[in-house]
Amino acid sequence: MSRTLFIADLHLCQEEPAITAGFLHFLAREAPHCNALYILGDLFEAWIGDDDPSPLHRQVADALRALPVPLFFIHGNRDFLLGKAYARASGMTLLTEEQVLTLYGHRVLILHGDTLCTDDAGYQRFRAKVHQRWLQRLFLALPLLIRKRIAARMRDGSKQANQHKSLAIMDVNAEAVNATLQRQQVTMMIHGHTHRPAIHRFVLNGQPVERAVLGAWHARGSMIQLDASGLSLIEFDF
Ligand code: LP5
Ligand code: MN
Repeated sequence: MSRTLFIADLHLCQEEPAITAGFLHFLAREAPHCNALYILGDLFEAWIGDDDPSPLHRQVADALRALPVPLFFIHGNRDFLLGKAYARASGMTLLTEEQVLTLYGHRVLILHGDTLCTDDAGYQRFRAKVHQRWLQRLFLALPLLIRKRIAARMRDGSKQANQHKSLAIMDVNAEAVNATLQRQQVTMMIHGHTHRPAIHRFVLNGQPVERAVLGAWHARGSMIQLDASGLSLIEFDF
């Protein structure tokens, strides 16, 4: 079937077995019937290193590796430390944070979406810090238990910070979207992160543009399908 599928923001974790089951079902029943599957970040709730012996990680890696289609991954703000070892174990090709694809006659930019949230100055400062390679190497050299505690503190800090932020600040900034589209010379974009699923259609520099946003996985799954007819945002039961 000539279509490419995109998912993001599953936030897989031990505490949400139903979402993991839904994902395994998606991998077995839906994902094999496409030309490629792109995972646009936040596949996991938090990632503290490829050496984490979590049974969930092994289970997901085995299911991904069994997928008979090309599989690609862009890091999210929760799993930006997912490394080459896990990618190899899962059969995923790691992509850079912005990737332009040409599919079925469409040039489309894919990214996680957190970099578009430029009104959230606190987050952009945090992101710049934790994306420093020396700090990541230092963190990954710590004992796993210490890393777990730091990640838990970061999650708590984030939840607290989010309580004092307006919803608008935590959405994409329109100028950042337009600048990114122009810089990449595309009229189609797919991203996640904001958990506000929609396909936004507007005009930029006289050209029709589409910005497709993936939904997070909670009680149902969310995917975007791209084929010759264009973009479709699809929600589905597990
Ligand atoms: O993630 P979410 O949905 O809650 O909110 C995000 C932004 N928050 C984050 C932080 C992540 O949740 C942290 C996950 C860490 C897991 C991996 C650990 C790797 C460690 C690597 C070390 C090199 O991404 C949130 C945005 C929101 O999206 C919407 O876009 O607003 O941004 C923030 O909340 C940032 C805050 O403004 C400041 C960050 C608080 C963190 C405090 C850290 C203190 C603990 C340090 C211990 C040494
Ligand atoms: Mn995210």
